[in-house]
Amino acid sequence: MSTPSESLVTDRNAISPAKLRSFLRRMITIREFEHLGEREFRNGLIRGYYHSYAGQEAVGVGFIEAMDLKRDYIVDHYRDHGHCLTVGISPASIYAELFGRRGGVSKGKGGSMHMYSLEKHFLGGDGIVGGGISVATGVGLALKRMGAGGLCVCFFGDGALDTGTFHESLNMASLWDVPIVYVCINNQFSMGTRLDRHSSLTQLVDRAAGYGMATEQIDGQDIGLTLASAERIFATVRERQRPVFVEALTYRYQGHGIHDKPHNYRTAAEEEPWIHRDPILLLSQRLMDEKIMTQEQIESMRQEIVAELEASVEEAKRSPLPDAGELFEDVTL
Ligand SMILES: Cc1ncc(C[n+]2csc(CCOP(=O)(O)OP(=O)(O)O)c2C)c(N)n1
Repeated sequence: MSTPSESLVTDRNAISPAKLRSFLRRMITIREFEHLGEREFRNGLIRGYYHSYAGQEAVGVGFIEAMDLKRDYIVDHYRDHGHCLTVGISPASIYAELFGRRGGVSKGKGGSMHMYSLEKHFLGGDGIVGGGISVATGVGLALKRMGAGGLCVCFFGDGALDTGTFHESLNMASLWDVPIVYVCINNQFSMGTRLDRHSSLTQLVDRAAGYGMATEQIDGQDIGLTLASAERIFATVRERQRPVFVEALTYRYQGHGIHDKPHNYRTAAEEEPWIHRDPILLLSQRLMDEKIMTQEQIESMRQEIVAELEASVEEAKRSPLPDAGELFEDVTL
């Protein structure tokens, strides 16, 4: 079983106080968004599944911050709420999507796993494990042919490495020099199955290296490190027009989904070192150490965010359900 990756600490860049504060705001927004979303699931407003991004915030915020979303694109997996928030999709339209309302980012027809915004260059979550990887590879190839210097970032979990499409896609990306960054968010579990029970190699970088591309394992808990890694990797991909595979080590705080009980297959003692390196805690500590924010200011920021999110929940509730007549709009039959 992996433990948090303090040994990977390498290049913690200087980041301006304003930027650090905005990272904290974004990460707390994701965490609190998920808390309220799970509450509304229990209240019956959300049907189906709920996959929380809590604990993984520094990966999405760091990587997306380093992107140039005027020319780059994201293809996501199903645990997509945190990434949607980070690209700037409003919390109200994400909640509305979760509630199946017309005001949702996918007009209420996609739900939790199928958020999509062409405007934000966010080409979707995907309920099929590994389903986005081949799409992303095609997007990366298209971006290369368009010649504007764009790249594609593809997020997926460790479980996706066991799918055929992962291997086919990485092979083609390497063969065709596709400018893509495959970001494997290794949160140690594929549903209730821990990494060493589903993967023949537990250093996931080794599984990608066979396709002749550069690979990197990074600490996914510290926003300073994820940002620095992402900036460096994106610069290399743009310059060399070659794919890179990244394994970001992190931890999924909740069960796989809302119905899952993680203590059926892991212990509180095992969770403890990860919670000790919680990404929000680490950033809060940095802000306090650098005398940028006090504990009280951080708590008041959190309360302000919760109030804003509560207002978004209410706004989403006011959005109507789609009409039955809209069922076949925006879909290919
Ligand atoms: C092709 C396919 N097989 C199986 C499933 C069922 N399934 C849903 S989530 C999941 C685990 C995925 O784990 P991982 O890729 O590590 O993502 P994480 O949940 O950790 O974010 C599985 C097996 C699926 N949705 N699609």
